[in-house]
Amino acid sequence: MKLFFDDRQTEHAPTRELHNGEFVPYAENVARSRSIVAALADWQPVRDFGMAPLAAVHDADYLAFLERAYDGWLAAGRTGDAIGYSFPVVRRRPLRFDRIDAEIGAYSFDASTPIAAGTWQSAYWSAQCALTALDALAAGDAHSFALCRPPGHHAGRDYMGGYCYLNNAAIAARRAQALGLGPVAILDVDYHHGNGTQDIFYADGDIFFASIHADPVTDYPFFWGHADERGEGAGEGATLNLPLPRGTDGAAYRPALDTALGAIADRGARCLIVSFGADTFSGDPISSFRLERTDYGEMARAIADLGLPTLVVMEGGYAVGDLGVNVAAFLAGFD
Ligand code: OKP
Ligand code: ZN
Repeated sequence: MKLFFDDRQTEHAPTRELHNGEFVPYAENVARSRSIVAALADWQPVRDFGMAPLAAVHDADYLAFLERAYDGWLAAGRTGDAIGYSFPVVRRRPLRFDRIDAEIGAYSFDASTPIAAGTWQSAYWSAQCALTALDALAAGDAHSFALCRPPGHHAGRDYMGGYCYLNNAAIAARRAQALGLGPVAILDVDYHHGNGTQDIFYADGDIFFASIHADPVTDYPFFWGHADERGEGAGEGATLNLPLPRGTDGAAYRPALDTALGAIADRGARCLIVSFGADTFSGDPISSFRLERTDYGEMARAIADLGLPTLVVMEGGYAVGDLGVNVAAFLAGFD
């Protein structure tokens, strides 16, 4: 399986995040990608597909905001990471704002997603990483891996959140569709619900989205990922949410995985994108499932048994010391 990563993805380095009422060191740190890079050999270069595939998913005004947000923050006389503190949850409408603080709030749903000096650069190359790995499938590879960092599955068409700025899996899915590789299915096995991906394809019956995650009754992102969210309009039935309780181990996880894989097969998918988070690991510092390294190999074998061209896109995973070997164990299950 070819592996893709670009060093520019490490320029994004926010210093801290707001967690349970305190500022703590940023969990989605550069060491995560270094751990994965060190655990695997033979990384391939990332190519530049430009802005068009990003604009096929994200709104033009949101992309323009992301690109200039940090400069706007500095121009406002600020130092450190740009972070919002006011969010228009009641109603959003197209207002003109004179303050960077208003814009950051309007384009995000939480305070977990600061914008630092290298954020745009890294988010851009993270998306290009997914596109390059998708291209390997288009060229005939059975499986490929994009070490996306920052991750993407919480980002929507015009908002960031949960350490995510650009939705790498969604961008790759639209590209796969455009290349005629569809129907595309997205399987999200990160610990957290992929609310951004769900939102982007919620009314779209052509891209099936299945997610296995911690029950949002107890876990972030709280407001999405409940079992009764099944899509709407033409997308009715094309979203499948399988929330699981805290403490879920490999054995308890497996039936949900089999349900998701069965649904993907039933939908007639011809291409699969896996949003993979290793934060389901027993040792993850911000999550509460109990999967072990051997579970990742089995998970991958079950996914590979679908027999679909499969792009694995990296999402979360914060036990940095184990992260690289856990990802390697997952990817080895595809061979
Ligand atoms: C991103 B991914 C703790 C509060 C929650 C956001 C968690 C984002 C997870 N600081 N922070 O799905 O792994
Ligand atoms: Zn996660």
